[in-house]
Amino acid sequence: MDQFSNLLKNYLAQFGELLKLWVQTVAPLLGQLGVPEIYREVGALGALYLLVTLVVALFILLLLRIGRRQRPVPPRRAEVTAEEEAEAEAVEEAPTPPAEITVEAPAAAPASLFERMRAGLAKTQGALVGRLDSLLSGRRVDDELLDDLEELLITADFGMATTGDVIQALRGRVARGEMSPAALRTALREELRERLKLEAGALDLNQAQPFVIMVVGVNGVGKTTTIGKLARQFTAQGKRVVLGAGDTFRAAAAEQLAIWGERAGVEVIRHGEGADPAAVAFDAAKATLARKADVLILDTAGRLHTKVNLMEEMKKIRRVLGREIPGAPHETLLVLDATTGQNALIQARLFKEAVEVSGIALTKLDGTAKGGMVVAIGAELGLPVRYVGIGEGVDDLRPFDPDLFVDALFRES
Ligand SMILES: Nc1nc2c(ncn2[C@@H]2O[C@H](COP(=O)(O)OP(=O)(O)OP(=O)(O)O)[C@@H](O)[C@H]2O)c(=O)[nH]1
Ligand SMILES: [Mg+2]
Repeated sequence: MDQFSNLLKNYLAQFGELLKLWVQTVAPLLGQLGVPEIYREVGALGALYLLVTLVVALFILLLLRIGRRQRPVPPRRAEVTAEEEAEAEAVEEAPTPPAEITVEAPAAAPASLFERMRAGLAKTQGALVGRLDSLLSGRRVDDELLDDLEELLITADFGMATTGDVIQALRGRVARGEMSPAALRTALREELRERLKLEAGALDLNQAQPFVIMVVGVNGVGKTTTIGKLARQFTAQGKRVVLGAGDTFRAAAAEQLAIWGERAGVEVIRHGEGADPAAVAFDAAKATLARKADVLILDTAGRLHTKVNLMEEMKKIRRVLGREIPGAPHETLLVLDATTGQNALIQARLFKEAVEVSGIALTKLDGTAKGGMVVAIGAELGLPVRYVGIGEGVDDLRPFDPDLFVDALFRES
């Protein structure tokens, strides 16, 4: 104990010496700054006090900064509400690459299916119904107005035949009595709905077991994407699906189909680049039977040098399929790109001459204001429109539903 108090006395004495040294050094400096002599010693002590306080404060700040940097992410999850959690997840999911979003799009709820249809048809909606509403506002329903309406329908690519029919039916209704612009709008909606109903035709997979779909169309229209979407949708309905990579024209085509197949969890039968597509069809048919699959979808090349080549190749594929599976192909689905407008119609006529097309999938309606193509194509070719494509997501290929289509175009928001 004595030893401790001696040590303490020693330290205090040294501290006193240091203080004295500080005062002796700083007091003259304060004198030079004009501080009166009686305040110099107190001033020196005060300055020391301020200096020590400052150093301590800086030290504490430094410790706090280090602590914050090293602290792990606070365990907020336990406290957050469900709403906050959903928000946080949405933020976390935001950076997913767009390609993945389109392919991985989950099945949407029925309400949002309508909304997506609306969004997909937004351009046609603007060009047709948007312009229709401004055409009708403040006008009397007369011949002149019907002429303007005729022009509007032709611009939206409803085609001469359908437009002529619709306008004639409307003139008949107008002639039967006075019609308000609102009534004309409703009448147009009904006339279009009736015509679209003539063009619609859902694919019935139960007609054959297995059901074979051969997909044809020129390059870039969306054949492979359409097949990928169909494969996903059919598997979601519980169907067993096999895909055949009959586009052997380029290696990338089979690769693209293989990626879709992998995502849908279905088998893809493929051969090397330049192989005979009929041989792929043969193997795909064999695999379909061996796996007891419900549906076989066969992709084909979009580019062939001549119509004769195309015809020969398609005939050979059909022959092979029919030999392996009775009645196959049960559906020859022609894919057409709506953004190509009248060109799509010309293509469709050529394909119809070369191959026995039995139905149409009209893609990329989301990319055009010419959604009237749906009516024109069905009416002018006498073929049912099975599917419409309204985007790149898996749910953006829809069985063509005229009621939904017209409602999405005409319903006021
Ligand atoms: N916006 C939009 N894009 C689509 C739609 N359908 C297909 N596409 C896109 O169109 C492009 C061409 O599609 P593919 O499926 O490769 O066309 P393809 O007919 O197989 O082409 P080839 O194999 O070259 O003959 C791709 O970028 C698709 O994502 C659609 O409904 N809407
Ligand atoms: Mg392709």
